Amino acid sequence: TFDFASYHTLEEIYDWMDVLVEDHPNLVSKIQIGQSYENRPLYVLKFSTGGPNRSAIWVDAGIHSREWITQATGVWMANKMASEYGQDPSITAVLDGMDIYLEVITNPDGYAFTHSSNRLWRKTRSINPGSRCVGVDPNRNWDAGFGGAGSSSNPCSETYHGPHPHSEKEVKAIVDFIRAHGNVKCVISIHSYSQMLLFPYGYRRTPNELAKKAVKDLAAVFGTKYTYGSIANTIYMAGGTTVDWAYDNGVKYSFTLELRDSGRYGFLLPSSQIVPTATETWAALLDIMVHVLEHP
Ligand code: 0X9
Ligand code: ZN
Repeated sequence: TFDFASYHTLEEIYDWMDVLVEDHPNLVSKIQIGQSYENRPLYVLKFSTGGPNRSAIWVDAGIHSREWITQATGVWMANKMASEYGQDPSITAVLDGMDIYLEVITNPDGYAFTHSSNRLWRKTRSINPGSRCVGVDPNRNWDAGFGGAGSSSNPCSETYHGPHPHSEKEVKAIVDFIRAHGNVKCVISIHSYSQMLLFPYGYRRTPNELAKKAVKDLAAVFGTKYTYGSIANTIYMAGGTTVDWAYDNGVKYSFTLELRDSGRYGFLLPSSQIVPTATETWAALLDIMVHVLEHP
C-alpha cells in the first residue's frame, strides 16, 4: 500500500491516483485538463457528490517542482477527503454543497526533473528560444501584473516570467479550466516554504479574520506558527502569480499557502514531516473551505 510518509515519484503518484479513484468511485474522479510541455498528462482529482456544475474550490500543489512537501501534502489531503467524507462533519458539509478540484502535481515536467537531474528545479521545462537556459517560473506567468515587480525578463532567472502571459501549457490549462467551469469560488495555491497564509494585495475586503482563524487552528495541531497577510506586505511583490489572476478573474477567495518550514531544511524538508505538515495544513484548509461554503 501507498506510504503517505514518504516522497514519491511522478509515476508512483499518478498510479496512486487511479487506486484512489477505484476505491472511491462515487466521490473521486480523475480529469485530464491538458498536457505539459514535455507531453505529460495534467491530472486533476475531482471530489464531488453530484449536481451539475456546482460551485467549486480549486487547490493546486507543486507548481514549483522542488517544493516536494506540497505534492506530498496534496496526496495526503486527497486521501483524507476520500476517507473522511461521511465521517467528519465539516468535510461532509463542504462536499455536500460544493465540488473540490485538486491538482497534486501542477508542474509534472519539473517534478520529474527534480527526481532525475536537479532536486532544486523550480520552473517549467520549456525551451527558451535563443537562450541556453530552460524554463519559465509558472508563478510569474499569469496574466495579472505580468512582467511587474518581482519577476524577471531574463530566461536564466528563477523568476523568469516567460515570453507572454499563459505561455506555459501548465498555466494555460488551469486558466482554460477555471474559465470554462465558471463557478470557482475559491483558489488555494500551495507552495513552500516559510509558513505563511497569503492573499492578494488588491482585496477590497481583506480576509484577515478568516486568515487569523485558519492559522490559529493550524497552530493548535502541533504549535507550528504561521504569519498571514497580503502578499506585498508579508512576503514580497510578485507580478504574474496564480492568486492575483484568480482574484482578478472573479474568484472571491484566493490564497497562497507557504508550508513548512521556516528555513532550517527549506525545500529539503525531511519526509518525517510530511504527515504532520499535511495534518496541520488540513486544519487551515478546512476552515477556508467551510467559510466559502457558508459565505459563497
Ligand atoms: O515567489 C513565489 O512564487 C512564492 N514563494 S516561493 O518560495 N514558493 O517561490 C511566493 C508567492 C507569493 N504569492 C504571490 N505573490 N501570489
Ligand atoms: Zn513556490
